[in-house]
Amino acid sequence: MSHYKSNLRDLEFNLFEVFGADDFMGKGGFDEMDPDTVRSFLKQTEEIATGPLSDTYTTSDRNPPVFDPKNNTVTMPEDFKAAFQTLMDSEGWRMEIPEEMGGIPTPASVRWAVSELVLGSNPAAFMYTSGPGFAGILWDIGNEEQKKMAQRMVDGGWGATMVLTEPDAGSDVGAGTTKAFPNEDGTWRIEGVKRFITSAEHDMSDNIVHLVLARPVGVEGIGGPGTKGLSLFVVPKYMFDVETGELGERNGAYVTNVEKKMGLKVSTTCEVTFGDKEPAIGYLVGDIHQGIAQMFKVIEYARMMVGTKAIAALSTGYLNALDYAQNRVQGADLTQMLDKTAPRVPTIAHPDVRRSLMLQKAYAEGMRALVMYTASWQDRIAAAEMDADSDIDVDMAERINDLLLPIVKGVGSERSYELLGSQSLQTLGGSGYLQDYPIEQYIRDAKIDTLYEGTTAIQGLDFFFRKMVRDQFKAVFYIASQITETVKAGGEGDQLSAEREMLGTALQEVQDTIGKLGEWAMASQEDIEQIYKVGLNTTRLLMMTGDLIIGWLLLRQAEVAQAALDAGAEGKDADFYTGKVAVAKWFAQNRLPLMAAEKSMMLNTNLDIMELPESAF
Ligand code: ST9
Repeated sequence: MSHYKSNLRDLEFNLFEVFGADDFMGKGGFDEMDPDTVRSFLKQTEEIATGPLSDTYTTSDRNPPVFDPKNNTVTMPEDFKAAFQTLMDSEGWRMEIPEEMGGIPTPASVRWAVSELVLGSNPAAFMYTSGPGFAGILWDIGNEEQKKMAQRMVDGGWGATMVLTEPDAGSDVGAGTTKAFPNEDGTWRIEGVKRFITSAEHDMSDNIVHLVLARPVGVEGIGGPGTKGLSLFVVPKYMFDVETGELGERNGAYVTNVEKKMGLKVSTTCEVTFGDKEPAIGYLVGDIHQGIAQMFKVIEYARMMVGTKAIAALSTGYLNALDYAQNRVQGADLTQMLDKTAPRVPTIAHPDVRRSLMLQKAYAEGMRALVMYTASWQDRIAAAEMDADSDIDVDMAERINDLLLPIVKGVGSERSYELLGSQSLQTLGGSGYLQDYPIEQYIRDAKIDTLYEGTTAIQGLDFFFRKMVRDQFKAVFYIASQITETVKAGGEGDQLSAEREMLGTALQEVQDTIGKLGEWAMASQEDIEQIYKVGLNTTRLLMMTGDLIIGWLLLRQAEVAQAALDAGAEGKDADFYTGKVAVAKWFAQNRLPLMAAEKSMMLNTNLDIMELPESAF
């Protein structure tokens, strides 16, 4: 039986009933992706996800890849290789690449819906498909020669990596010391050691292409300190003929270690040494020294991916917990607690189990809505790019997408990990702790999501300083105005009026918090240490805004669901819509009021813990 429990009904609800993704389907540049094709593609991916991808999820955790340090090679588990090949053969990756490369233009919301199914079932398999995805980015930012390289990557089904991190340069990418020396023929020689590189070695493709940040040396005017001094290079494992794809000599990029990890064990996390055994030849991407900006095109994609992965894990964790609670008979109903002969009931009858399930449902479905809502802005950006006459405000769409990304990544990963551990596993009681059930692995595999692609602290800083202050609060004001519309909607007989009011109060708490952080940031121009008060609260603000948007989107879903119920929905649909209304109300009643306490803690901020001697910790 599949460990993976998908929620296609909810994905389709978001796509077709709430966010109107079908407005973009089968039209403009998305001609091939009409609603029927989208539905059948989702169904087909669900079959692979609950079939071969799910089958190898546990086995490859127990029998992870084997690293041979002598030959710098990795042998992958056979069943994982077969499942990965099935995924590649399904050609879902064609949705990720430009049409000129053989891609199928697809609205982002559809791509992320499809991705959720793969990421929930077998996240590492998704990550090994990075070859075509990264080739698409190289096509966009590369020169003519590199566009050909990108095409060879796709045609050959090669793997690819993003190579930023070094032993002493994690969050602080600008501390990287890997160097790039210019060769006379226009290529570069890369020297240094990179760490924590996902998918840098495996035996599932003939070649692996690394996108490497390195600091040019000995060239006038480039390669200075910090991130701005980094350039981006394409460094293949094997050199190749760009016209034919024929492989040539081994390039000097070798995996010199594969980490032993808490989870996600089938995803190789590698140390890569450049230029030790033999020169590591690299090509400057796009012939320009704008490495960090170019790499952020990859990072933005990967942050959305990590958030979606985390949320997919919570969703299957919740649905496994729900299944267990519906079937596990234990204890009598609380109303009969004094009668020792009372019939035993499934645990879902118990109030505390219901509370826990509702909490899991709220975040699993609320954060899926967050991913789909974010993707709906990416749809608009793509649609406008394909239609010069479009009246879409691309500038605002980009700002909003940028604002939402750290929430998808930061809030998605934090809430998912927290709830998988404290609620989903707990629903199974002691059995949840066993490897007989998938949840202990979900927890181990999900922990990385709060860490890679920028820790939660980095997301919080990015959210306030870059996505609000630097944006002059344009995107956040826009979202606030949209939330206000939901608060004010309703009218006579509205069944959600109390929850709208709670949403309005929560919005005010978040706005007050943003205002206070803004005041401290301004005050720091006179008294620099005031900036610490901002830093003590950026993660709090990120989490508060996440809850606000989740509460808002759940309420928007409830409006749609209530209308469907009023229109006479029946059977399974009626159950689905009833659940939607219930979860939105529950979240507003049980989670949004926490915002007042968060605001109060923010207002209590002082510099005491910054002044505390390190020895007193
Ligand atoms: C990693 C790998 O963790 C994880 C696994 C990846 C697996 C990927 C697999 C993908 C699979 C794909 C599959 C596809 C196919 C699917 C088929 C399915 C069927 N936004 O603030 P400043 C830029 S890798 C945009 O001064 P500092 C910007 O250019 C490791 N750009 O930064 C800016 O210049 P300007 C991940 C941004 O103080 C410049 O940077 N590591 C953003 O110098 C400088 O900005 C990390 O994520 C942004 N948000 O450096 C590092 N921010 O201002 C985390 C900055 O002029 N650390 N830029 O515009 C950070 O993010 C730091 O904040 C820092 C600070 C390094 C940026």
